Amino acid sequence: MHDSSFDILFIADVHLSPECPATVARFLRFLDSRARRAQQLYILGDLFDAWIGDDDATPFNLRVIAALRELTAAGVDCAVLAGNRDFLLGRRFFRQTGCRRLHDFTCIQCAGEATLLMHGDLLCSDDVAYQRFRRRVHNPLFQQLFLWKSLAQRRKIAEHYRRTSMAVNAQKATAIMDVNPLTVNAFMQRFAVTRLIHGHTHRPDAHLLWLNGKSARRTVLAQWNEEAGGEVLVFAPTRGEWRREPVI
Ligand code: LP5
Ligand code: MN
Repeated sequence: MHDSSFDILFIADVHLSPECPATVARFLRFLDSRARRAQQLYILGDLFDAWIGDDDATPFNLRVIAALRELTAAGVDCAVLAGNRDFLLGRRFFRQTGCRRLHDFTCIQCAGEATLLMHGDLLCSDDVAYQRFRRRVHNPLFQQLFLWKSLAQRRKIAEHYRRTSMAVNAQKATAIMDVNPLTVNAFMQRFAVTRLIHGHTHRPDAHLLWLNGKSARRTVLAQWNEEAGGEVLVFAPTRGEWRREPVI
């Protein structure tokens, strides 16, 4: 029988929010069952639909934090990379959960294969308006000014960003919101990796590419969906095997 205790799991774009109770319940079950039997869990961005600061101690956030803490206390190494919805995850969140912060981008070894982990938004370089927006909200001074506002004000601004984003996205050509192949190649070559795993685009797939005469892979993680469920990418190091599993 396969021993899952060495498995390495990858998820992204869970988009936890009180408005999606089935997704929340699914994620908490996942932490308590599938993830608990694994060695490592990598969360590659947008775990939360919106994170407005570690001081936003709603019962909802506290429940998720407690569940992550239980996972790490049970000995599972959980690494979290921030996405474009939860880039304000801060020191307190990591202290409370026991999770490790991953820089976007991070290179790891999967049974000796150099693998690059990203959220994926940096790869969408044709989306010039988004990249400008990203630079602005990643500015530490801009973030500090935001964090000095009251929680009620921050919640309002975040809702405004989300609404504007959805309206703007509906007008954008879908190709613009996908990765740029030259940017993908540049990132993979820079780190000399043969595998890239990311989320963000909500276009789950496994792309085969050629880099410097070598075959390479780009795996795109699925977003979790309230009705259809979630998905986890599993690497079983003992078998050198990659597979996707539904999270129901
Ligand atoms: O998130 P998603 O999937 O809808 O679309 C993303 C890009 N959008 C975003 C915005 C986020 O959804 C907003 C999340 C807010 C939560 C945290 C709040 C904390 C604020 C902290 C401030 C320090 O990332 C979207 C991409 C899409 O992915 C595909 O890649 O296209 O990009 C945009 O929508 C950006 C627009 O193109 C341009 C910017 C619009 C400006 C909106 C606000 C204007 C007010 C500015 C005031 C200073
Ligand atoms: Mn995203």
